[in-house]
Amino acid sequence: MTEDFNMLKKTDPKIAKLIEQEQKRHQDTVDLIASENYPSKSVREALGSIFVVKYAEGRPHKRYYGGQEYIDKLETLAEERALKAFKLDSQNWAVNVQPLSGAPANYEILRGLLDTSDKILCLHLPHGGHLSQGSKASLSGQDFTPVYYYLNKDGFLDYESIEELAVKEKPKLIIAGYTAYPRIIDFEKFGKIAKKVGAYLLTDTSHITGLIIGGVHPSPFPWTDVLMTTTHKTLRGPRGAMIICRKELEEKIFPKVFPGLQGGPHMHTIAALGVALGEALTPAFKKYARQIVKNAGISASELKKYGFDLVSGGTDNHLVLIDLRNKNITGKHAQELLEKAGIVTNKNTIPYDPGTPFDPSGIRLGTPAVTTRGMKEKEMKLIAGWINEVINNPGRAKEIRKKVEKLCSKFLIP
Ligand code: DSN
Repeated sequence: MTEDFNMLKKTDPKIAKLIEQEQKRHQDTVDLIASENYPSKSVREALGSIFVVKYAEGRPHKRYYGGQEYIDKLETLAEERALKAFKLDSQNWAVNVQPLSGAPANYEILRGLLDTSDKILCLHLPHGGHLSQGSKASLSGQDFTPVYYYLNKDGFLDYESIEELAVKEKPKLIIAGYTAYPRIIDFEKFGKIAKKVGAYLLTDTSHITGLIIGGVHPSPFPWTDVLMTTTHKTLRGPRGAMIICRKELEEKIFPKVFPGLQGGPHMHTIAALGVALGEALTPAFKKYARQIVKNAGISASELKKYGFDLVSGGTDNHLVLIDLRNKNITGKHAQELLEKAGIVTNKNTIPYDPGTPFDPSGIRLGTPAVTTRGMKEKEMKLIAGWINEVINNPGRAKEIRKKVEKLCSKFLIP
């Protein structure tokens, strides 16, 4: 615990206790939520830094308030690192590190590029898309006209049918990049389809940005017109988002971030993102990204040995989507049981799910957080075995929890 935390214990013991309990919960359990990760201590230090104070509406060197000397340097540095991480140049690409989160960032992009009611082509939510990608429950699906594409029965993207649909529907924008798709995305194919029908391509790489930067998933550049990514998943940054677009689209999109939808950017978050991007540029991060994918692959093959059905039959990235129907248990029940055993997952819809989003037929597992803790093949095998035991023998959850805690004690949270 840091000195500052000791201060909090004195000034606000109630909140200090909750922080301590949350810390212990993490330490004693394995976090297999595919979208969560542990940032480094350096990222967290930057997040708690003096940059939390400053209002900085505007863009670097074009602000509304005084006192921006270091803010401008900070934001420019974070932008430079973002471009470097994706191997892009500032002549052709523009970056904005101010979006507060992924869902508003997607909306800012849509509002920047489209007229309301324009058509967008996006993956249907229960097939692995995201709420902010044209779901009717979100403004992205209410203010624009979504047309959905679907995974094929095997759980893979079907580029031919996506192309046919694009030709038929002539959307103004196509979205690629998902929350629960365990396979490589062919961004080049998406780019060609978008070009053929005169649509913009928006790639939402939130889940796989760390894998792209780490060289274990193909980059969407130069195929995409605009990329949106959250910054806290495989990238291991703070909660937040960023947008990178073709230079000529900057004038359309960035004013929707500020002043369109947001006020002052969270400069402490931008400081922490700069640190995370700096870390992502190191050889150690490449190794980390490779290990995430390796760990997911081992988990998938072990689970298959135990008779679990995996959507698409396996994984190429950081996540595994289990179809639980042959195990006669729903996603909700499995999530609850596993949590009792100290294995934290999330219930998830599977393509063509007969269940509902509140009680779907699948669970989603991801390896970014356990890989950050240093777990490797051996630990993945143990965890897959425990998942199997708990699902088949719910009565053993407590006993397994002890084993999970013992394992976790050897792998500290950074
Ligand atoms: N909630 C995130 C995920 O789990 O994929 C996306 O917003």
